[in-house]
Amino acid sequence: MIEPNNSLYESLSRVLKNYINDFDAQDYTIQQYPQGHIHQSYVVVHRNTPRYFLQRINSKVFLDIKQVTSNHKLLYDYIDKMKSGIIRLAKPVSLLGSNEWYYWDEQGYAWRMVHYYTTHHSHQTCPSHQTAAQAGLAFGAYSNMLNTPSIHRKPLNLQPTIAKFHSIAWRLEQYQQAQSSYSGPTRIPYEPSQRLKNNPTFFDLTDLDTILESYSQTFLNMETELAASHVQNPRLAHNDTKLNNVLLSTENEPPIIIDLDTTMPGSILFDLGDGLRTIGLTEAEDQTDITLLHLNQDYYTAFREAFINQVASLFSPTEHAFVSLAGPYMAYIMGLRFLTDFLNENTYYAIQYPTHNLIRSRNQFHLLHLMMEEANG
Ligand code: GN1
Ligand code: MG
Repeated sequence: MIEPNNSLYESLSRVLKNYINDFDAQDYTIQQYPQGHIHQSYVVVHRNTPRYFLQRINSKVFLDIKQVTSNHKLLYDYIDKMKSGIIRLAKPVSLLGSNEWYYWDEQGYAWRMVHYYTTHHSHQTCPSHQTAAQAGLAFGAYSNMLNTPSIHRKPLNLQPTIAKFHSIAWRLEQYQQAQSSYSGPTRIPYEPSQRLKNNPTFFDLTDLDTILESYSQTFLNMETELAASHVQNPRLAHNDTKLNNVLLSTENEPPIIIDLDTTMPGSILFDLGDGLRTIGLTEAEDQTDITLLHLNQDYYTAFREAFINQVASLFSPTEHAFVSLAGPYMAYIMGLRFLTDFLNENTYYAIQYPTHNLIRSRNQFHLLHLMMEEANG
C-alpha cells in the first residue's frame, strides 16, 4: 500500500480527482501493481473494495496516447455491442465531464483508468488444463470478433500504435544496430544469486547470436508469406496475448481481455503464438533456473485447440500452413527483443537486476527449442 502522506500518493490523488466525482482521499487506498514491463500500474481501493486500475502510460513506447486510449474505447464499444456472452473487455473510465480517456499531469505524464473486476483474476503461469482452455477460447474469440467480416459490423479501422511491432526483419535490424554500438563483454557472468546447480555460469552473447542466425531464414520467410496473405485478408490482432492479459472469472462469468494497447494490424498467428509461449511454459518468463523450464504439452495443446476452434474457419491457406510455427515465431521475436534491450542498456523493458533481460532472452530461446521439437514431432 502507498502511504497517504507519501508524495506519490499525493500525485496519484491529484490524478484521481480528474476521474472520480467528489474524490475524498480518506476513503481510498492505492496499491502498486508490480506486473507488466511497460507501464506503471496501481489498484485504487475504495473502503476495502478495489474499484479501479490506474496506469501511467509509457509515452516513450506509445507515442500517440490519444490514439491508444481512443482505440480502447472504440474496441470496448465494438465488443460490447456484440453481446457475445463469450468475452468482455475492461471498461475504460472517462475524465469527469468530458469524453477524454487520458489525463496529462503537470509533470507531463499521461494516465488512464479502467474498472477493476473483483470477480476476476489473472495468472502469471498456467495452473491447469481448464485455465489453458479458457484462455485459448477467450483470445481466440477476440481474434474471431476482430477478423470476421460481417454486414452488421462496420470494420474497425485501427492504425498501428507501434510500427512494425512483430516484424522479425525490423527486430533483427534493431538488434544489429544495438550490436554495433555495444561495447561490453561477450561473456557476462551470472549474478551470484543465479548461480544454481545446473545452470551455466555465464551468458555467451556469441552463442545467442548463433541461435538467432540459425532460425532467422525460417521466420523471415514466415513473415514474408504472412504479409502476402494479409494483402487479401488484412488482420487485426491483440498482439500481446500473454496469459496474464486475460482475466478469468471465479464465478463463471465471461473472461475479460485486457491490455488492448497493441490491438492493431497483425496476424492471427501472433495471438496464437504469444498465448502458446506463455501458457506452455511451466515457469515464469524470467525464471532463473533453466532446469525448471519445460513445455507443458497438455496446456499447450489445450490452448491451441481452444484458440484454433474459434478462428479456423477464417484461416487462409498460408495461415493454415504456418500454424505449427506460431509459438516458435513469438518465442524467437521475444528472445530477440529482450537481447536487443540488454545490448541497448535496458532502456525499453523494466528490469529488476542488470542481467534480467538476458535471463528472459535465454529462456525464450530455450522455449523456442522445445517448441520446435514439438512442431517437428
Ligand atoms: C511487454 O508489459 P507487457 O508485459 O504487457 C511487451 C510485449 C511483450 C512482453 C514480454 C508494448 O508486454 O510485446 O510480449 O512485454 N509490450 C510492448 O513479456 O512492448
Ligand atoms: Mg502489454
